Amino acid sequence: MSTKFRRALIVTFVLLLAAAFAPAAHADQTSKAQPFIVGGHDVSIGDHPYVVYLVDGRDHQFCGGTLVEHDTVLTAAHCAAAVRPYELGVVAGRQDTRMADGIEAGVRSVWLAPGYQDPTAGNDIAVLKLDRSVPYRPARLPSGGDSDLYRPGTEAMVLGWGRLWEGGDKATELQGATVPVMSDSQCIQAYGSYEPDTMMCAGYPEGGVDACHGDSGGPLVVGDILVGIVSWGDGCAKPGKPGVYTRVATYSDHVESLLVRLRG
Ligand code: 4AZ
Repeated sequence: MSTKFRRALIVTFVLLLAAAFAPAAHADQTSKAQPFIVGGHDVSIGDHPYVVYLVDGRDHQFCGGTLVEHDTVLTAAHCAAAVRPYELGVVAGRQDTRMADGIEAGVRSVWLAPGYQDPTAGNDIAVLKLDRSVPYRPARLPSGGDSDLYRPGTEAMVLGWGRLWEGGDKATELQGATVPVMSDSQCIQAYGSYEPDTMMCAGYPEGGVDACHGDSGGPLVVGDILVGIVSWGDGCAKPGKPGVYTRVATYSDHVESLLVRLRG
């Protein structure tokens, strides 16, 4: 066998090997990208058209949000305060952050809940008035009579593009996970600074399913009612450390009157 022929054989063999392993490597990657927020799964933005994400001045996703009107978004105060308003963008109708579909709106004005200082001290809610209307169905706010929504064990869904595990990569596709509402006594046990008036918590005692960094500001919904806003927690999906959410019902009246004013 000539050296040249032998070399050609080796090259062919290596190429064949590469071809054989490439699909396996790809399959492995997609299976890794399946289950998450932490412990969730891919969900269709068509089923949750009110979910949006916030981008900073460099167009990077850093928080979530929820349309409550066609031109108004509810998010966490700590998200709205993180970026100067003129650098803030809201992306609606886009399932995959790598794509260019949907609409990117600017923010005309920002309202932070009075008394907001730090997520762990409560009032972690903000309203963003967009510079245009987007044609996606908004979520509904809970009304005073909706106390059932906060009953322990109620199954809620948290949605976002945040990290898939603590310290891990962010999702590129919208993720959703079902988490049960926890009782205030469980939440107080988990966190000394838990405040039942302004917060709620959700998750499993054993952990495993949770919001994570980058999901902040995004929705916790029961059906299409926005019951919570991703706010804080000790890491992600740890046992005994549920996710803490802003208790939206506490702010519904305030937000509703603000919406009327913003509409005018
Ligand atoms: C964050 O940093 C964050 N596990 C969001 C949610 C939780 C923790 C941290 C809850 O955006």
